[in-house]
Amino acid sequence: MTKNQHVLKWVDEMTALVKPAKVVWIDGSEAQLEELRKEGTKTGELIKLNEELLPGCYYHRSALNDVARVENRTLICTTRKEEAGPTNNWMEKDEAYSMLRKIFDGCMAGRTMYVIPYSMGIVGSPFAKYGVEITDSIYVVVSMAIMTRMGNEVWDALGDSDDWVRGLHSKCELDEEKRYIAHFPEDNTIWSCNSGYGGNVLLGKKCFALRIASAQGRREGWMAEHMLILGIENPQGETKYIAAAFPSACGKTNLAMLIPPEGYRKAGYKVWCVGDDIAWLRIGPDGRLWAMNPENGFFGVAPGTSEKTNFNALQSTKKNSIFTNVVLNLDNNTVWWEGMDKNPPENALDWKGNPWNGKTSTEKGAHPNSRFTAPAINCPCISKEFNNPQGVPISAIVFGGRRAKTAPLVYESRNWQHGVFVGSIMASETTAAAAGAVGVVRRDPMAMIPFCGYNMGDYFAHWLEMGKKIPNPPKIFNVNWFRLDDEGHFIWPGFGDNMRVLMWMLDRCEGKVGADETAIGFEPKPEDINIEGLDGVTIDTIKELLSVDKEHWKEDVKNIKEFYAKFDRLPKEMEEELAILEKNLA
Ligand code: GTP
Ligand code: SPV
Ligand code: MN
Repeated sequence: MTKNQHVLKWVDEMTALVKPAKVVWIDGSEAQLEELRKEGTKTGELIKLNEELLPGCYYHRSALNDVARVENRTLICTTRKEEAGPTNNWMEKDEAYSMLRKIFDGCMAGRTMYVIPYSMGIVGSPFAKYGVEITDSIYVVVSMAIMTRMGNEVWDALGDSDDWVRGLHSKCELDEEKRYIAHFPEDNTIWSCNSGYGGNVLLGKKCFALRIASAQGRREGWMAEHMLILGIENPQGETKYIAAAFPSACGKTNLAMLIPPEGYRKAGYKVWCVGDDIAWLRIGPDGRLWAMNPENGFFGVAPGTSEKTNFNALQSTKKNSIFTNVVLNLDNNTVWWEGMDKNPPENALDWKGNPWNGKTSTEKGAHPNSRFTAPAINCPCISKEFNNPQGVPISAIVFGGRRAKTAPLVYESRNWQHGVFVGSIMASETTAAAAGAVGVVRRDPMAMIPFCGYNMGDYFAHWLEMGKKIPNPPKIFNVNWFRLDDEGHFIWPGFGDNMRVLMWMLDRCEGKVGADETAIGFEPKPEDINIEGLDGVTIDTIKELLSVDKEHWKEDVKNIKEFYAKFDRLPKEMEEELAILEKNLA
């Protein structure tokens, strides 16, 4: 398949370690993939769904104890602890290798080992990065075929180069006590064992495209971020692009492919999706920040995805997709999840594989972090720039999270440095995307707490450095779609109506509209948020959504101080901005 000596030597070493019965090189051909899907249905890893209703689609169930990322077992392994920093789980590199070697030793006995060459980004483009993943999971092979560009063309593009990421994955025994997702940024290496859940095992995604790539970006002068990328086309046919970072299960996929409210649609506005989870950002020759989506598919949250909330995501899953841990409808061999529609199947299996009746069962049928893996080309609003290796120029960067109170619907930072501060103080309620408690507020700078592959103090410094090098930087905003009223209901309708807030941002970028300066930054004048055609939302609703409660913010400042106190390498600019915020609140 390849003559690359680095690859061949590494595959030999890994084979000697995991001792498989057989080695299969994945070539990316449809014939080979189809054979694997067939085999997966024999082993039970995959269930073929109704070919007429969901052509080319499969159902997959992960182990009961293996349904989300495991942050406490995710390691950044470097020579020195300071390189991993205060917000990562660190292990000394050699110690980690020797601990993991014992787990991997012989783990593929009797199994087939697959070798997957894949590309993050357009194969052959100067901004693409290549990886090889070794795995014993057919689910991983067929999912990587959706999520990345994979196959023999990667070998051709890689040539003799040693610049590629080495990924070793084994399900081993799916033993929780021996589950580790270990990253070696100094060696461009990822070792993942005892899990079969997407975020832990599709190594191109969070492991490579964020944790390893963030460290590469710092060394090479670019940024790997947990961001969606969308384009808004105006009636004149001009498209402006926005990149937005929200924590896991906080609305990236939804925003990335939103359907504009009727008024905008009728006026001729269109929204285009470039990416829904990860952006690689570089400074372009025109002095702007450019973003590309290194992925080739969506690994989206299923519950809550419906024709009403996210038509485009639902459409994306109608063919050649894989569903994990959702409800299996036995009547017609299709899938269902909470929030899909009001007609749950009555003759079904729940995500655990137990009989389930949507009318009478009291437990949820789909796991809250059940997901679909869908090819990006299925998305009705996929951008025509999706396959452009240069990516798209970014007008605005948006940070956001789930906050019941504190954060207003939207505010704008005063400048890049203040924007980096705004990103650094992001906080959000935890979700089912990671194992552990749900609904607990935690600080999640730039939505990268689980994904930064190096010291987060250095990460802030890298953001500040990048700002100095971008002649025409995007404006930086913060949003919160999740403000609650006193009865615990969302105040803002969200979803497609979020476009109203994006339009204010673009108007700001073009200098078309003013703003009010507040203690935290610039806020819209309430009348500048377009609420035409919005039921039940008045200018008073907008005022409430924009209100900044100084007491809540003073509490937040205390919490930020405690958070910052953990940092060994916090840039002084962050302290300065915190002092300004505190002064403004006094
Ligand atoms: P990851 O794939 O984990 O990174 O998640 P994500 O950030 O892409 O989140 P996603 O778009 O899948 O949304 C997660 C959940 O938030 C779903 O249940 C959505 O229905 C819900 N959600 C998304 N946008 C909004 C919104 O504007 N308002 C409200 N109230 N809920 C939203
Ligand atoms: C997230 O949790 O941010 C996801 C899903 O996008 S996973 O790939 O599991 O990380
Ligand atoms: Mn994500």
